[in-house]
Amino acid sequence: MAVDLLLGLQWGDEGKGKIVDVFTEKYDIIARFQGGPNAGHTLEFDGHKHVLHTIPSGIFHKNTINLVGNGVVIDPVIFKRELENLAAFNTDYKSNLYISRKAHLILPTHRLLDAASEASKGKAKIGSTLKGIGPTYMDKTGRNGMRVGDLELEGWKDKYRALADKHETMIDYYNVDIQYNLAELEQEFFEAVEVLKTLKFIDSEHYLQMAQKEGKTILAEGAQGSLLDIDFGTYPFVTSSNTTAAGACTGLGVAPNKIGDAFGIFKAYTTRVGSGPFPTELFDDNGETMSRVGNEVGATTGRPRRCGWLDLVALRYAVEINGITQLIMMKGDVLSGFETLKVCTAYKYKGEEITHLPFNIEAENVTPVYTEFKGWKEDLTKMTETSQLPKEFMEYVEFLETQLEVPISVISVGPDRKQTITR
Ligand code: 2SA
Ligand code: MG
Repeated sequence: MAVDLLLGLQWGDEGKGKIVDVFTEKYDIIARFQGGPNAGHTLEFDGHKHVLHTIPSGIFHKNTINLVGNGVVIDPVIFKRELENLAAFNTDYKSNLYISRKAHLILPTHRLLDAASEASKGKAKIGSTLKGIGPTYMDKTGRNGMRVGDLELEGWKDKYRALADKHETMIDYYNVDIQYNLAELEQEFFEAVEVLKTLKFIDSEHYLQMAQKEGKTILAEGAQGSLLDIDFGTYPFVTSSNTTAAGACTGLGVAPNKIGDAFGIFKAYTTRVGSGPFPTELFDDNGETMSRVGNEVGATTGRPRRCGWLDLVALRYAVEINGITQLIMMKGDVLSGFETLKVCTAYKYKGEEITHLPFNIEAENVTPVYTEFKGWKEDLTKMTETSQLPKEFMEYVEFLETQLEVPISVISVGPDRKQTITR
């Protein structure tokens, strides 16, 4: 069986958690392939709201295996907390949660290095979630990292010590004022490692290959979004992993010719948390309404998310980079009540109109060219079928499909599992 992908097409927070949870019924295995506890995947059902960071969003389904792949970076401390939050919900994580031995570990000093690096940048900071993501991937590609499989070997604490000591000298190098008590952080870390060790560590690439041969269905769950991809995002205001389709191949050990459907998920408008360019950003009442009605706050950090109109130039770019086969549109319900809606279809760039993403999309370089739409008044949140959706809403949807040349097969009209319309 081919491996399907679910990928965020914007700057993250498209609603991947919700959709993975809805799709899980169709899959035997849900696998995370990149990122780490910087992610905040929100799921709502039976009146409860759950936020997952490292654990795949299929965890609430008993018969689904949830795999944390080799491309993910794991902070045992946050992982332990996530497990504690699950305890009340009768999940069977001791048997249905697997971790790749090749996944890298976030050490307490990685988090400190993240903080030091950001502090040293001042106004030019990335707006990192400060979970240690960048420094951990730096150690991975620098060939200095610690992996989950190391925890099964004798002497891993020596390896830990050497790396942590080196990190301390690097923190000093930044010469910024960061207060910390490493002994306390380490105690918490070592305790959490013991909890992590009670879970099942596997050679996940082999496991996935066997699963494919046995005809198991697999969904790779992306984190963050295409515009935060280390290669294709708005560098340097990006995260430190490949969030795009290719990341699923390296982050799980799945061959490119074994990829099936690539589901691309996007919001009916755009949000971004953290610094960096955002051509369609709004600083007016419309942006304020999106933020308020859409409850746009970071699920991991609680930071307010910046809001703006839908950017089709950026979305088309993401569709192409990922080879998206089906689209999923989220939060159209948030736009109910807007008199008019705007969609950016091109950029004015150096006196020309362009429809591709140029090297630099800083506000002073690109001006969005908008197409306007008449809004709709109806509340969409109780609608369950396409036939109930207002005419103006469907005009918006069909315009996007024509522009992106990919069908929108799922429309979400609220955060709950049940508020999902399949076309
Ligand atoms: P990092 O933490 O070093 O990877 O941050 C680098 C940039 O990537 C952005 N980033 C995110 N953007 C949206 N959502 C993310 N997850 C959380 C959420 C974020 C939160 O679900 O809301 O709670 O603030 C996420 N993770 C990383 C980040 O903002 C930087 O721009
Ligand atoms: Mg999120």
